[in-house]
Amino acid sequence: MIRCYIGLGANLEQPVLQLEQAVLALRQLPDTTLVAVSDFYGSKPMGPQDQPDYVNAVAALDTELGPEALLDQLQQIEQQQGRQRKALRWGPRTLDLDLLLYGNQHIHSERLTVPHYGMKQREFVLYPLHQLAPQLVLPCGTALTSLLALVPENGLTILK
Ligand code: PH2
Ligand code: MG
Ligand code: MG
Repeated sequence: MIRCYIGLGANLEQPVLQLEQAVLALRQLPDTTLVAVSDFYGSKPMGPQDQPDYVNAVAALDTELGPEALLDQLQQIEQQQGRQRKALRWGPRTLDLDLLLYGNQHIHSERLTVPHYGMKQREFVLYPLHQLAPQLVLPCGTALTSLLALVPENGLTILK
C-alpha cells in the first residue's frame, strides 16, 4: 500500500457538487482506500483572473495501483465530470484531480511529474494538505510546515 495525496479543484458548474461527486468516485477506485478528505476551501484563481473563484481540497488515499494506473483513474473521473481539455493554461474547469504525492517517490515520466510541480507554491494545496498531514515531510526532505511559513493564505476560506 502506498499513501497518496490528490489535489481536487473546480470552478465551473457548481464546484462544491463537483468535488463531492469526485470524492464519491475516489471512494469507488479499485484496490484503493479513501483515507481522508480535507475541508473544502474557497480560493482565488491562480492564473487568469477573469474566471470564477475555485473550490479546492486534498484527499489521502492508500492504493495498490501504480502511479500511471492511478493517473488513468483520475483522468477517467475528470472525463466523467465533463472536463474539456482546453488550450488555455490555468483556465477554468469542472474538475481537476492532480496526483500530488505518491508515497515518497519522485516520478518523471512522459505523463507524470510527482511531486506535482506547482504544489510547493500553492496555498490551495498546502493548507488542505497540512490539515490532513501536519507532520508531513515531502520526498525532497522539506517539512510541509516550513513551506506554509513561506506561502500566505491569500484569502483562502474554509467552506465546509
Ligand atoms: N487550478 C488551476 C488554475 N488556477 N486556481 C486555484 N485557486 N485553484 C486551482 O485548483 C487552480 C487555479 C489549473 O489547474
Ligand atoms: Mg491543477
Ligand atoms: Mg491537473
